[in-house]
Formats: sequence, C-alpha cells, structure tokens
Amino acid sequence: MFITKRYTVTAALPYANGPLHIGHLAGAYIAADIYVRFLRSQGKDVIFVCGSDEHGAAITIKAKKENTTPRTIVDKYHAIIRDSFEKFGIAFDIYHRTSEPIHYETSQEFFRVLNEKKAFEIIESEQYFDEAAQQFLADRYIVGTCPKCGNENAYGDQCERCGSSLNPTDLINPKSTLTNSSPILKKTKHWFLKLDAQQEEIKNWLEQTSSANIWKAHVVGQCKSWLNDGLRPRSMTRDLDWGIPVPPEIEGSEGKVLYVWLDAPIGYISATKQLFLEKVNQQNNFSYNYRNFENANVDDWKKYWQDDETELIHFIGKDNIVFHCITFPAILKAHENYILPSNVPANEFMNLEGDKISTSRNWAVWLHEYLEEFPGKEDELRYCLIANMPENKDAEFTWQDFQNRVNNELAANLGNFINRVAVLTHKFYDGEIPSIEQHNFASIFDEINEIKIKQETAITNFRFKEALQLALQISSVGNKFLGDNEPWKLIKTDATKAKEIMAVAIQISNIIADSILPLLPKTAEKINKQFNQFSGKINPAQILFEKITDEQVAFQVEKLHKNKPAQNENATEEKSAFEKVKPEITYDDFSKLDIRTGKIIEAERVPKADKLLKLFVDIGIEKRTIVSGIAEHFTPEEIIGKNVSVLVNLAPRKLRGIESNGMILMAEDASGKLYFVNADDVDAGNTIR
Ligand code: B3M
Ligand code: ZN
Repeated sequence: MFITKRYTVTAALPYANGPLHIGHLAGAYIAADIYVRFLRSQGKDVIFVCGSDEHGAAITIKAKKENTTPRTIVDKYHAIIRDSFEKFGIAFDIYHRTSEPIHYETSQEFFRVLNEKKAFEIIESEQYFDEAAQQFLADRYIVGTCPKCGNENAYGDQCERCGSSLNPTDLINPKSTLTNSSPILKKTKHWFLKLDAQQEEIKNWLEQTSSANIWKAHVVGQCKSWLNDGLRPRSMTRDLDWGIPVPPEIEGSEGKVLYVWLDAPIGYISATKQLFLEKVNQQNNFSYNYRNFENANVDDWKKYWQDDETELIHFIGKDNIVFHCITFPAILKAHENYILPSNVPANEFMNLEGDKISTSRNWAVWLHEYLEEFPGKEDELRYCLIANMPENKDAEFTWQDFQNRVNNELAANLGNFINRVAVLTHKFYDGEIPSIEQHNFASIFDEINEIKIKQETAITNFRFKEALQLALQISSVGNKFLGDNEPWKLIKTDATKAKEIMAVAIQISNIIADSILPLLPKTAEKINKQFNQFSGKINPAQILFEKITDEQVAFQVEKLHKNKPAQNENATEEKSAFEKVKPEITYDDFSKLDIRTGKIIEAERVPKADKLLKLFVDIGIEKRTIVSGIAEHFTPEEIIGKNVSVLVNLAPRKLRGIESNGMILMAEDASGKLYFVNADDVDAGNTIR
C-alpha cells in the first residue's frame, strides 16, 4: 500500500519576462500556498518549491522589445516577481531561478541520461533561418499572412486574429521579425523525445493515478484528448543562443540549447537541491523559510523526488497541463529514477472586468501596483481571488465584486465578529480574558467542528472556494452566538453567564484564526495577535478590514481603461463591423443560406487547439461533425443538449485535421461574450427563414 510520508509541492515557474498579475495568483500560487500551509498546519513533511523560468523565446522577445539583453530582463523581473510573492505571503521554501549553475548541471544531467537511455530520436527537418541575422528563427520570430483568415500579422505558431494554431511553414509570405527579411528554409537536426513510444505507459499511468487520486475533470479531459490524438515525438532542443547548452560532449550539440519546456520543470528539482544545500550550509538567507530542516543533508532532495512514499503535486494554470501531465512525466519516467506526480490540480483562467487578462494590451491588475495602492490589504485580494477561484471553469475578477466581498463578507462577517469580541472583552473585563470553570455551550463547538472537518476535506481535495466559505460559516456561527446570547444584556443580570459567553466567543475567535490560516494567513496572524493568547490580556480592538470605497473602485476601473493601449487595427475593424450595418444584400442572397435548428449531442475539446470544440450536432435529417471556435467560452460538458441554430450548407472545411460540416450561429455582445442562438422548445431539423 502507498503511504504518504512527505509531500513535494511545486508551483509553475513564472517566466521572468514581466511582473505578476492577479491571474497568476488565482491560477496557481494561492491554491498551492493554501494547500501547503494546510499540510504544514497538520504537521506534515512538505516542501514548497518555485522559481523564475528564465529561458525560452518569451525572454528573448521581451529583451528585444526593451532593447536590452535577456540577462538584464531576467534579473529585473526575477526580483520584481520574487518580491510580489513574498509580500502576498506565498510561503515557498525556496524561490529559485533557472539561470543558476545547479540548474544547468541538473538539466544537462537529465539530457545525458535520456540520451543514454535512448529516449530521444534525432530528426532532421527544415526550419526557417534568417540569413542576415545568421540564426534559426523561433516560431514567434516569424510573422506572415494567416492562411485561414488573411491576417498579415500572424505568428509562426498562432494567428491571434482567428485563433488558428499554425506551423511557421503555414504562413504566407513569412518575414523574420529580427531583420524583416524573408527567411530561407534550412536543414537542422533536433533531439525529439519519443513520446509516441511512451504513449501506452503514459496512458496507463494517467488512468491509474487520476482515478486513484481524484483528478479534476478538466485536467483529465485535456490529457485524454492529447492521448486520443496520439502522442507524437516532441523536439527537446532548439537552435538558440539563450538557454542551457546541450551537453557539449554529445555529437552535434553545437549551437543547440535545451527546449525551455525541458529545462523548466527540471527547475523544480534543482530548486529542491538548492534548498537542501542552503540548509546544510546554514545560508538561510532567503527570507521566507518555513522551517529548519534539522540535520539536513545535501542528498535529502532525493527523498522528495525519488522515494515512492513522497507525493508530488504540481500547481499550474490550465495552459501548462500537457507539459505537467504528459511531457514532464514522460521525461521522469524515461529517466527511471524519479517519482511521477500524484496530482496536477490545475486551475482555469481568471478574466478581468469582462475581458481576458492580457499583458500586451495591459489589461491586468499588476500585483506590484496593487501592493502600492492597497498597502496592507493583501488578504483582501487573496480573499476575493479565492472566493472566485477558477477551480473548474474560467472565472472573473471585477473591482465591484472586490468591493462587495470585502465590505459585505470580510468586514461585515469575519471582521465584525472578531471586533465585537475584542471590544466587549475590553468593555466588560478591561481586556482580561475571562477564565471560567465550565460552560454549557458544547453544542456550538460540535457545530463548528463539523464545519472544520468539512473544511479539511475541501482543502485536501483542492476545493479552496468551498474551504473559504466554510471558514466564513464559522464566523457566522460566532456572530449568531453573540446575537442569540446577548452578553451585553447579561453582563447586568447574570455576570457568570456573560463571562462564559465571552470566554466561548474568544475560543471561537481562536478557532477562526486556525481555520483561516491557510487561506488568509496575514489575517490569521492579526487575530492571533489581537487575542494574544498567552498573556491573559488581549490587545486593544482593531478593525481587521476597512471598507473599500466607491472612489477606490472607480479609480481602479478608470485606470484599467485608461492604460489600455489603443486597439490594434484588426480589433478596430472588428469593432466597427460590430457597430455598423453591413452592406445591403438581396433576398436571393439571403435565401442561399440554409439555417436550421439543431441540438448538440456530443462535444469534446480539439487537442492542441485552445479555441476549438468538436461537436456532433443533430440537424434533423442527419447528425454532423462541426468544429466550432467556442472552447474559450464554454466547456464541452455544459453545452451538450443545447438547442442551437446551424448554417448547414456552408462548404466543409478542415480545422486541425477535422472536417467541419456547417457552422453554429452565435450572438456576441460588445464585451465579446458569446451566446447560442436558439429557438426554445423547437426540435432539431426545423428551418429558420
Ligand atoms: N514558465 C509558462 C508559464 O509561465 C512556464 C511555466 C513553467 S512551469 C515548469 O505559464
Ligand atoms: Zn488567422
């Protein structure tokens, strides 16, 4: 039987190419932090590792944009990111970086082992090469015309206008963004991980581990669609000058670096090595060490990565699922000495004020700005992000909701209870904690205990929203307890009883502090300080949460809109198309359209295409496969059974290899939200005219 002796918890390594925003916190880091703090509070042996991801085109592109070197970029953002994490109380044992020598060694060692174990095959292919710059071009360094929609600024991997995933060779009239010249195709060799050969073992492992450990449905869904599609060899090297060199003794390694998605997850391992090195060297110079590992040994990292009694859990956002559930496990398996993750509780995306968070459009709430504008209010944001956490579907942050939640939930419920208890204790007993022999309120603790047990189950199963609601339920119980028993009246008539009530209320406050510790750590600390448990006297009553004012909300909303750069040309075009009526057509034109009512009977994601869903639609006369670009708006599960309108005589076209026969009609509002156009209560197969 599997016994969990210890936990290795990782949170995705953010690219050090920009500051963090609320989407990062909500996507991975708060969830990981809650989980880890909870395990620690249970006395478990756990390490929590993270660090900056400093390689890949994400970094070099940013350097080019800022007209500086990749090194300057990663140094700058590593510091900013690390600072934001620290201020929000994300309690990593180590926040490392992938530019450290120990990480180079670890990654190269992996490459050597995989190479020796024949996990790679070398494949020669033609790739774009910029002759002027004398270098091969990463996908993002090539722009050209999208073959699907004609957008002239499509990237080598994706068209941002129509959402198609592309290969650089799909682009019409490709240009290098480095020199604006037309690149030539040139042969190059790369090391490909033979994922195809690992298909069966990965599939079996995933099936087994995801059912034994109850994985989230959306994570399993994505993995299944990759597997159904068939795993293909994936290149683990690049022709770049920024990255970890392929070990020099390997033939043909010159000019090649490791693919960033090979080295980044290995970063979790090198961070762990570094953690124990620092413990051993007593260089506890990173600021938020949680505990001292007594008698630490430099080889201790192995226990956390190579011992079957360790549970490995990766917290990530949904765009990183394939790398953590397929590629990295395949790498660990091929190495043979490592354990595989037991769970990957990925979150979905947090949107902002009706739109996707976007760094390039500056549509984000930046953490370093929030910290300046709302000093000391880290837990208020944390609360709001947990309450709306995109655990199983995309969610949304709005400033209005932030205000409502802080004022009506945090301040009015939790803050209010703690404050009342403190105020009354001062008023009645001059701040002395009343000591009592016994009380008759056992049932209230039974009630609270039940909530606490539910809360523990929720956290263990990565249901953090629920855990937060339950924590607030405890303060509701506390508020009701005070309201029902009215100690402010009893103090005059039955002083003994009043004392009991206040003693119980203080106990409840302490339980609340415990139960919110993983969720709102700074607030828990404040409550503990307030009741100063060991001195017998409590501190003067303090307001835990100030109200957020309408002005603050208005300022933030305005700032968001003001900072948004002018829409790019495409978007403006789309916008005017939305506002203006299209040119006139005749009835004949219209009658060419064959639109019918239909019903979605099956829906699934299209592998490797974030925007596409493959639907099977009943249109009365037959059932058809239709590929629809709505995957960012709806999950497959929620649309099965939906009545829809279908353009049935649209010429078939292939999307990601799937023939699509028709088009689902959608209504789109000004914010870009989609709605099905459906005729209620009408069977599939009726015509729309
Ligand atoms: N840096 C991608 C991201 O920030 C990547 C994660 C690496 S986790 C090993 O979304
Ligand atoms: Zn396009």
